[in-house]
Amino acid sequence: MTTLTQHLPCALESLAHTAAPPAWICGRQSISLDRPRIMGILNVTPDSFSDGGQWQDPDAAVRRGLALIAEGADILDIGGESTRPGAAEVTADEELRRVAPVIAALARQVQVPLSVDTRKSAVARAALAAGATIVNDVSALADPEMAAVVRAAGAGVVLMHMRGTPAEMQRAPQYADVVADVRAFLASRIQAALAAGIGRGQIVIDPGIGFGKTTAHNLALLGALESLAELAPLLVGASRKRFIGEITGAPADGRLAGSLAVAVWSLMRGAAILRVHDVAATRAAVRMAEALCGERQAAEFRR
Ligand code: PMM
Repeated sequence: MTTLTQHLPCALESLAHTAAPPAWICGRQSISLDRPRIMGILNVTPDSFSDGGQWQDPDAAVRRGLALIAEGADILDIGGESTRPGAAEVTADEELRRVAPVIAALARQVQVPLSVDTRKSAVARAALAAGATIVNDVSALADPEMAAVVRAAGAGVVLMHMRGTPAEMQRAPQYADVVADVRAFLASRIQAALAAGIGRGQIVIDPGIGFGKTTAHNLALLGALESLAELAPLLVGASRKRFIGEITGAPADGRLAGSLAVAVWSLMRGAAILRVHDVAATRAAVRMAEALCGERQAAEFRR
């Protein structure tokens, strides 16, 4: 029987065999991907699955953003529409009312790159004008005007895989081969983005953990991250998600341990960016994993 350690390459080794460029180009900013980056989640929504309703007031949201940066977030991802399973869509006006003041206030105060989590080109355009430099699009440019908005701003973009829409995506999702399907989808969305004039260095991809996927689908994707990381720098968002609860039995506010296990696993399998709620704990876990990888490489060098 093979042991776990025989399977685990170190982060730096796995980065070495990917096609990842050294930096993510995000408008006026460039995020070096020579070490794992942490994207802190700031949901300015009444109904997100784990933190909905907590940061609805713009001042509270800004304070939360500053706290996430103090904890070690490299990027903040600000969202005004819940994409949890079964969530209803909100209008662009309502989404903007939630996120624009928070993005504008944070852009005045911090250098940390700000990402807007939206599927709507009108929201992305206004958020970029307010100071965001990344569009995190869980629909991977489904809005016909989204690619032009990203191109015009030279913004960073996250292309995520989702099956269906949040309203109905968890109704018995099925795939012939989830890894092959998600890989082919992401490859085709990269091609579409390039064809629309978005630069390769602006693109990050994401398998969309929990978006139209069962626990088995999520585990299969997490087990095959290296194959996805060959396409473009990879972002993984598994923090507090339901499959962690299904495996560990923990409710949404008790999934930190499981989330940290997935975070470390993901970066050792080639993820460049981790999208998480618990920034300080993830930062510590990442540091520990990096130190262990460094030690293992030093030991191999001495041999
Ligand atoms: N998950 C959620 C929202 N946005 N964006 C990306 N790129 N990847 C994700 O996995 C992702 C996302 C849902 O989780 P939340 O309600 O905790 O934000």
